[in-house]
Amino acid sequence: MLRFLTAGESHGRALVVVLEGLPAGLPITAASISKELARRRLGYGRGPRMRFEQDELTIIGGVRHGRTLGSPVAIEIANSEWERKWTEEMSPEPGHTKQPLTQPRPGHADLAGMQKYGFSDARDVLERASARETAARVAAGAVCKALLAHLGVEVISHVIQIGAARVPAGVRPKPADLEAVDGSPVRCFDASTEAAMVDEIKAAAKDGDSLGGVVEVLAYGVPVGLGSHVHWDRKLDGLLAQALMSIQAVKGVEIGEGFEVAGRRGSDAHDPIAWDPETGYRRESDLAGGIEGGISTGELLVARVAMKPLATLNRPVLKTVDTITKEETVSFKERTDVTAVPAMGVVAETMVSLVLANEVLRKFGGDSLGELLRNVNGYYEQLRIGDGRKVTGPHDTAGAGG
Ligand code: EPS
Repeated sequence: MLRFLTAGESHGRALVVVLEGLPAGLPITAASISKELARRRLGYGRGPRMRFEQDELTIIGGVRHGRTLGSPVAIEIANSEWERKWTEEMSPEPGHTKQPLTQPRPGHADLAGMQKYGFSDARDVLERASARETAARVAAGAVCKALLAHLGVEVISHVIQIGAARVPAGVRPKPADLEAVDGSPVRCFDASTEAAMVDEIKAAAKDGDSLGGVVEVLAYGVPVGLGSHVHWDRKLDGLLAQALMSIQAVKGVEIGEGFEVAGRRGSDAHDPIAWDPETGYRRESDLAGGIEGGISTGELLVARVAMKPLATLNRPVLKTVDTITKEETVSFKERTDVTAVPAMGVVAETMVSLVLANEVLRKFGGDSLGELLRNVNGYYEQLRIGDGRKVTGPHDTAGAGG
């Protein structure tokens, strides 16, 4: 199975990601990964760090002469400030901090992490809970996207809400629109909402406050049959929800029109099935977000991801308790972003790509890219047989029981 493990702290020397389970022969370059990392740094409302963070990356293993070897792919991403500011505070050598952080931020991992691990300095928690870690995920996601591209699968995202500003229903970019989305300061595909989002961010910044929002992830070209109705832990929607929910500050995931459909009658809540002699089965609407019974239907896959406002504020107003004196105080002030919703969209693309790439490999297998694609083509051939139009004979027995 395809999986990745990240290591590294926000202000440590570097982040590292190891991606394991890829077939051999997948073309990969550092430049293509860098491009994705640059997309993650986009977005009006990011803090000063995004202006100098370079995300300088080195492929350490698993790739030779521009293609994967089938061995784990390891990528290192340097942290720009390490040498200049953090070598002592974040040193792996034995020592102490000069200034422990003891006013945990409500809404952050600080306090629960200190209690769980027995730490007296919130930095021991926040350095890893930080969304800086998502840079490593996106590097792995770039590789997953490269794999999916060979099957014609494209995963994109756009911001549909920041604060109270929300795009009207039906605004939905296609893969060819991704450049336009990335060209928007808030990665929004609707010009008038974009302006309202920027105004929201400006107002929150003036007040030293933060904002959350919602991102929509769209996966085009997903083949029918990824995931499974058979086991709870192989359902595609369940896997996507877990993967998306694991993104820092994410508090909600919706597949298709999940929450809206809950209020409808059954007669009005499902996508009618139709048959097209040229292209096969299709759904006439996309309320289900491209997943039925935990299986991809071959329709557009839609997942929405809600991010809470960041727990770090430029104005310390959130009530907390000092963990040494136990006296009431306000949470510590840190350099921070006003919102990271536009960047979260790129991270959400990564998590969806990881799940889809893993399910592709589970279904089709293959030690090399060529073997994988051969298996995919065999499946597409079988789907054509399964509709009963072209072939009769022993192949039909699999589908005969209905
Ligand atoms: C983050 C706080 C900010 C963000 C950081 C995530 O960093 P700093 O405290 O160093 O200013 O800029 O995000 C990144 C560095 C990144 O690459 O996304 C946090 O507390 O989560």
